[in-house]
Amino acid sequence: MQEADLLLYNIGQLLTMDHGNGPVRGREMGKLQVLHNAYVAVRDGRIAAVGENGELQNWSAGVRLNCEGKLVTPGLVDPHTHLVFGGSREHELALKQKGVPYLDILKQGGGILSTVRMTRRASEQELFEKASFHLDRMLAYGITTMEAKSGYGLDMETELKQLQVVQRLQAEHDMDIVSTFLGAHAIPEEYRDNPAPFLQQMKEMLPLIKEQGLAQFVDIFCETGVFSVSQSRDYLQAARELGFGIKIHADEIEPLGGAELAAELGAISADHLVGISEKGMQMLAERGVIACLLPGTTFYLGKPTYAPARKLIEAGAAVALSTDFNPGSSPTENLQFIMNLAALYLKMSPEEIWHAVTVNAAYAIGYGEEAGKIKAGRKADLVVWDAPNYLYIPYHYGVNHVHSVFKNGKRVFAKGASM
Ligand code: IZC
Ligand code: ZN
Repeated sequence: MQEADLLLYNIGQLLTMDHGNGPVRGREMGKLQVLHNAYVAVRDGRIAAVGENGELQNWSAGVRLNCEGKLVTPGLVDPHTHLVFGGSREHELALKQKGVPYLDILKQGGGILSTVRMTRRASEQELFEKASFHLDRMLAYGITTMEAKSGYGLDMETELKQLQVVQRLQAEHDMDIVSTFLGAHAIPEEYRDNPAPFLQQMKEMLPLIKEQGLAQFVDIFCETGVFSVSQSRDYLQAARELGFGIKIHADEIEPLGGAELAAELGAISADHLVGISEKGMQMLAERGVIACLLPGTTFYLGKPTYAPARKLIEAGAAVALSTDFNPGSSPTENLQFIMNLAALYLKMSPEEIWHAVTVNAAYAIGYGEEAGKIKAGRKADLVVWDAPNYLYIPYHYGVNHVHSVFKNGKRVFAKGASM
């Protein structure tokens, strides 16, 4: 008889995502192994075993949860969020309705710059409490591992404040958080006519951030009117030399060549890619840079064209999906809705979508060996879904399908319960 602390049994469909090594690329993304009538045993916060219900007599457990035929998957991974910020931007909705483009709002001192003003004004405690609220909501939607970027300070003091908030969130919440420094997110108003010294100032912060272990990745918004490809190259090379992993907001609004730069520099991911070139797709696939797609942003900005997910997959790239949670272009914590958008507008199959929000999303933030799979020895990060099968989540939109979320074997969210 084997002992477990927790036994989830009578699982109708279990997606372990445990096939192969590394990110899942191209056609492989379309193949999913499904265990039927399964159980998962958890001991000391980690997966002890996965098997079929027929073996249940071999197990005793402190807590047994009858899953009544439901779907169970790994905790979702959200690899691109702007979690920590002051205020909100609901007043910009009317401008959007009038058709004022996102980059024009930014040019007029709104958009990211309005969030910068509110983030500079907020205390560390206020930012912590606000981010905690959003983070808990993400957990309730089934996310157990995520990335969080700075980038609403655009000065040393506020960028450090944001990174320190992420550090505190990591320590005090049931969520694994990977931290990214996005000091190069916009050109602050005080440097509007002279951006070069601003980027230099952000570059000079890199050794300190490294020394204090405040971020694992460095990212830049490579976009018309923000940072050019050559500025991005210079900045990211400096980050790489210091040992940071590299990410790029690439080809989000205009096709500048950010994807090619991501491949050239060996970035871990290139994110957005709505305007990516054919060459960029080939290069990402060849260099194993993960294509992180954010269809919530395309949807929310009301754009007619989505990132070419099918072409990326055909080119052999590994695709991940994310909320891009932020107060401007994607105010949602709901990664399940992003799965619906991926089905409807990116034309991704349910099998591809599940890879994109688990194993590939984990690899996109350097967490592929820790998260995104249900496998003996890994952290017991699990979601029980109120759904009969894995097709159901990308299909039924606009609601939270989560029944329960387990983080390190502990139930951190249960539908209908106040935790
Ligand atoms: O606050 O608008 N695209 N950065 C680049 C964002 C969107 C976040 C924002
Ligand atoms: Zn972003």
